[in-house]
Amino acid sequence: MGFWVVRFTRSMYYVQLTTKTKPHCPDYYRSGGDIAAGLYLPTKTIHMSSKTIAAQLVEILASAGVKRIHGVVGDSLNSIVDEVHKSSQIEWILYRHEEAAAFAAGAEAQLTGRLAVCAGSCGPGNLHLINGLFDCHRSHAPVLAIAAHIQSEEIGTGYFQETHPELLFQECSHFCEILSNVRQMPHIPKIAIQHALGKKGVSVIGLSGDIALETSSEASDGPVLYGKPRLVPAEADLYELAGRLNKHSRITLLCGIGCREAHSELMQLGEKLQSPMVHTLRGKEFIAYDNPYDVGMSGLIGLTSGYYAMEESDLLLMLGTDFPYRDWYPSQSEIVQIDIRPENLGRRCRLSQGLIGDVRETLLQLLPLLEAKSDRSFLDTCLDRYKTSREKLDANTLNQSSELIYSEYLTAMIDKVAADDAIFCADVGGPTVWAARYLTMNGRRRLLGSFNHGSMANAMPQAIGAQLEYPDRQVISLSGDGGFSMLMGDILTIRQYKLPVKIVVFNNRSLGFVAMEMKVAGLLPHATDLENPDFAAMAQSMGLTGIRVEKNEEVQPALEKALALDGPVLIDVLVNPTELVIPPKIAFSQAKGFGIYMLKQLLNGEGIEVWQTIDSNFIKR
Ligand SMILES: Cc1ncc(C[n+]2csc(CCOP(=O)(O)OP(=O)(O)O)c2C)c(N)n1
Ligand SMILES: [Mg+2]
Repeated sequence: MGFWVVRFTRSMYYVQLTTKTKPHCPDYYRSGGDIAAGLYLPTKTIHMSSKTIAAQLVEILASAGVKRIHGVVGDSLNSIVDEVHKSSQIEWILYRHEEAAAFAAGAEAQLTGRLAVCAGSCGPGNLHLINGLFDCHRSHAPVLAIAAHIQSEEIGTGYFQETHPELLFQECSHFCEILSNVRQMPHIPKIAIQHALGKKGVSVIGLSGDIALETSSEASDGPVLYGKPRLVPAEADLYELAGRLNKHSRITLLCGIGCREAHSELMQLGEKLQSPMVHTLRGKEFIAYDNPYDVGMSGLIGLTSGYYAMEESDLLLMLGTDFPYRDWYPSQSEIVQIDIRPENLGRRCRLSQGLIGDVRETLLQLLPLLEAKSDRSFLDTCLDRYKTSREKLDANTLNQSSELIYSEYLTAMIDKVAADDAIFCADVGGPTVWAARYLTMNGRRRLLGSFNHGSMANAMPQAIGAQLEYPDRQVISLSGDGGFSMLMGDILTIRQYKLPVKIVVFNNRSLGFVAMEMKVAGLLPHATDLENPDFAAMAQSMGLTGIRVEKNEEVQPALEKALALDGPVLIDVLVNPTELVIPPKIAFSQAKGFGIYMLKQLLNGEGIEVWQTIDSNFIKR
């Protein structure tokens, strides 16, 4: 009589027809499978109560509320893909490049606060995740990455596609372990999830395809546990802070993403202290609306008003921000910082006091200790300056008479026609600057970018993640032509899943931001020109609607048409290639550099570009 007997080497299970009797071995009950051409093909579960690691992992993810796995399949992931296919709760979203999958997972996690998952097959497959995972980690997005590993018996032999995920992903994760045998189930995935949610960032599990098929009868270790504690500074620290705030008269608030849930408390603080509020880029969506104390952003791409509000304060109160630019901190003011992460305190500047606490909870405790100030003079000066900065910026959008399409005008139009709850994703480079300056927030709109990691090509993949999660909201990618073409393949993912993403390509035929950096440093911009195809025609040939915009008067109708369409649309806008992003505080060395650049251009006989640059940036403004 013939039996199915499971034989296994250390890595693979063979199911064979033999004449042996049924062994009293638990391994007998493992899932069967065939091995062909190096691929493991799972067949069936013989014993109902035992489950493969792959099945248990998918169950655990489902119980943690995961809705989808963003990734590219590969042999070592096949058992997981198979389990996902059987699951009613989790869907596999197939990308063309794993980096796009990681960015999309990061967007999902940032928008929802829930755990999001991405995956790459062994070696090159998961290596492709890495830049996107850096972005997730630095944005504190709770993301679990499944990095498939080569078959376990070959680890350490220099085998085909071998890498060491436990080393590679160390720097971009809170937790990074190889799941190397069934006895680590289910606690390793559970610990990984607890890290991602609790510490906010990336966890990575390395898993060999053969190990994923090991079985055990344990399926669950209890639910994923996650709650939000109330973290407030000690009472004595709050009194000390209140003393400082009551004493000073020119107090500026620098507000970051840690103020996410504290809009109303911030307004009360602004009122009591008569304080201008500067926000960071990541704080913009949560702070820069319904805010009579708003004086704009500071930093390299910020506003003069933001810079001066900080510089001229006598006390700067940092709230939930790790604003990284040392040069933009005030040179004379006393500085106090409140942050939920102790490691952020005093990291960028010298503090008089540092308090550990959640911004909202801390303000709730602090507000009753503060005396209301009546002198508005500092606030009013800052607000006046903001008004002037804003007017100057807004004047840049009124360029209909020019033949060139300014990115400012394009962004202002996007802002005007987009829905009240639109989700914007902005590429690093020019689009981030324009989004920071011209997209208006209202408490419902969302703005994503690669604001901490600063990677190009983030916007379109983030838009994919956003649109998958919110199929009925407008999702608009503000893509640089450089950024867009870097992960352009994933336009096919948009098409395949029929996602109604709208991609606006700021087509300046250039790596414009870098060209600007070179010019400011007094260099001639080399290796920054891009020869682009007609992106609209390309998108059209891929099954999207493509719209090419070459004239100012076409901008608004094209955007309106695109937003009215149900499906995905790419709008390829030929914008002015010589726009410069002038920082609010130009260092003497930068100004001098810019003059040298102009001189070099003239000496090179490239007077036309010099004229265009002057024309674009100084004369018509
Ligand atoms: C992955 C990556 N590569 C290179 C850079 C350096 N970099 C920053 S902005 C930029 C140019 C972006 O060009 P584009 O997307 O066309 O936007 P533009 O600035 O022209 O509007 C480059 C090369 C980066 N930040 N990330
Ligand atoms: Mg460009």
